[in-house]
Amino acid sequence: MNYRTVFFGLLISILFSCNEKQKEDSSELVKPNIVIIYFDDLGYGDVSAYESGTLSTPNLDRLVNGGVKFTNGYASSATCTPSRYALLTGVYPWRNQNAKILPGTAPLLIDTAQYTLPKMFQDQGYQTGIVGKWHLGLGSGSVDWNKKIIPGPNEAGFDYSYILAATQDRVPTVYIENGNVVNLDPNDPIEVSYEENFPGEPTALTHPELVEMKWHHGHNNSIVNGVPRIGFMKGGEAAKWSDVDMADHFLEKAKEFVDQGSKLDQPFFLYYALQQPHVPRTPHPRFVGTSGMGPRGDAILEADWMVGEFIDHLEEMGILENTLIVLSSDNGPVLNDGYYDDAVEKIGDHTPAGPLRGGKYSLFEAGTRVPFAVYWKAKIEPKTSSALVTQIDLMASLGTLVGAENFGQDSENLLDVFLGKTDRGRGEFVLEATSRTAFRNGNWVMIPPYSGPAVQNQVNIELGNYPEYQLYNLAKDLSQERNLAESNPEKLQEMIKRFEQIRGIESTNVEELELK
Ligand code: NG6
Ligand code: CA
Repeated sequence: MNYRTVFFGLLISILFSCNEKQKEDSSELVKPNIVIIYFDDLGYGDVSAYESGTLSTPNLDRLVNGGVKFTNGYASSATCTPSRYALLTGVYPWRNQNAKILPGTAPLLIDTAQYTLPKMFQDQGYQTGIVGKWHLGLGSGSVDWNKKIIPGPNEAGFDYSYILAATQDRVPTVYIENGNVVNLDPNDPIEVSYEENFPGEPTALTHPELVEMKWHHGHNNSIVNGVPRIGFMKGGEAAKWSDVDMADHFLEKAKEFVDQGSKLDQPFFLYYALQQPHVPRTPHPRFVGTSGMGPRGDAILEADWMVGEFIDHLEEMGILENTLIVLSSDNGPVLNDGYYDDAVEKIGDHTPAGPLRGGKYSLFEAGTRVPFAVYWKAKIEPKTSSALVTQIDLMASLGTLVGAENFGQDSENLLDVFLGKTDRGRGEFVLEATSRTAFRNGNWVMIPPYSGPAVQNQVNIELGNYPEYQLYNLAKDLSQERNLAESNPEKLQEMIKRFEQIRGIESTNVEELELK
C-alpha cells in the first residue's frame, strides 16, 4: 500500500463519517407532532392488550401493541389532580401541598411562573393545545364564570384550550374555550359554589324525582341532565354540556386542533384528555349495551372508538408517521365511585386492575400502575418493556427529543426507554395516593404505616393503610400478598432510609407523613 492510497482512504473515510454525522444530526432535529392521549380512571386491566379477557379495546391495542408497551408504567398519583400536575410540570405532586382532588372553584394549581411541559414545547416551536379534562384549577381566587377566566391552561402553556374545568361529576358543567364559557348567555349568568346551594335551585336531596342517575355517595348537589353532581350551580342553561355527546365533542375538537395545526409551519403538541371512564358514565346511545358490562364498560368501548377515529384522522391527513403518541391514564380503576350504574353488578369476569392489588385511591399497585404506551409508527419498533417509567419523566424525555434542556426537577430523561432502545428505566419512584406516599426501588415497594381505614368502604377498595410497615418484592409477588417487612429487615431499613432522604423527612413516622 503506498502513501497515496492511504491518504485517499483516509479522506474518503473522513468524508463518509462526516456525512454519517450529518445524517445523525439532521435526524436529531426532527420534531414530530406529539400527542398525549390521557384517560381518566382507566385501569391496568381495562385494555385488552394488557389483560385479554372480556373487554376488547382494538384501537387502544393498536397503539399499545404497535409501540412500546410498558408493564411498569406509572401515573404519579392514585387520583387525578396530582397526576396531572406531575405530568405537566415534571414535579412530584407531594411537593405541592395543594395538589389534591380539586373542587371546580379551586384556583389554578400551577403557578404561572412555573415551567411546564406545554411551555417547553412552545419554546421548541410547537403549537400547543389541550382538549378535554383539566382539573388543575382556574383563576386566582374567586372566578367570575361570566368573564374571561384567567389564569388557566393558556397561561400554563397551551396556545389553545377546550376543557371541562374539573370533572364530569363536578360543576360547572360547561365547556371553556380559551378562558371563555362556550355558549354563555349574558342574560343567564353562571354562579358556582361548593359551600351552599342557591336559593330555590333543585338538588338531588330536595328534588329526587328529577334524578335519572341515582347517587350512591356524594353527588347529591345540583342536578344537570338528570345527573346529580358535586357542587352547586345556577344559570348558564344554554351553556350546559350534553353528557352523552361529550366524547364525540372532544374528538371533534381534537381533530380540529390537528387540522389547524397541520396547516401551520410548525409541529403541534396535543394533550387529549378524555373524560372516560370516570363517573358519571354516560356513553352515547350508540355505545349503550355494547360491552355487556353496563355504562363503565360501554364508556371504555366508546373511548376506544374515539381513539381509533383520532388515529385514522392522523393517518388520513398523512401525518401519523410523523406523530409520536403517548397513551396512559391518570390513576387506576374504580367501579362504584358514587353512582349506582351497574359497574359492580355487571363486572362479570373482567378485571379492571389486572393482576394488581387495590385500585383508584390506593397505595397498592393498581392505584398508580396504569396502561402506558408510546407509539410512533415510523420510528418505534413494537416491544414490551418492563422498565420502570413514570409520567413525570415525559417532560425530560420528550423535551430531549425535541431539543429542550429545561425540565421539572423530578423528571428523568428516559428518552431511549420510551423509544424502546433500552430497558434501563428509573431506579426509584415515590408514588402518592390521597396525600400518602410509598416508595418503589428496583422491584421492591415499601409502604409506611398509615392510620387510615384499610378499605374505603364506599368504593370497596383497599387503600394500603396498615399500622405496620409493608414491604413487597414485585418480581416474585406482583399482587402484593406477602409482606416481607419482618422477614427482611435489612431491605426494609434500606428502603426507609432512602425514602426519608427523598421526601426530606427526619423519620417515617405516621404523624409527619399524614401532616399534609
Ligand atoms: C371524589 C368523588 C369521586 C371522584 C373523585 C375524583 C365523592 C364521594 N367522590 O371525591 O366521585 O369525583 O373525587 O376523581 O364525591 S379524580 O379521578 O378526578 O381524582
Ligand atoms: Ca382520574
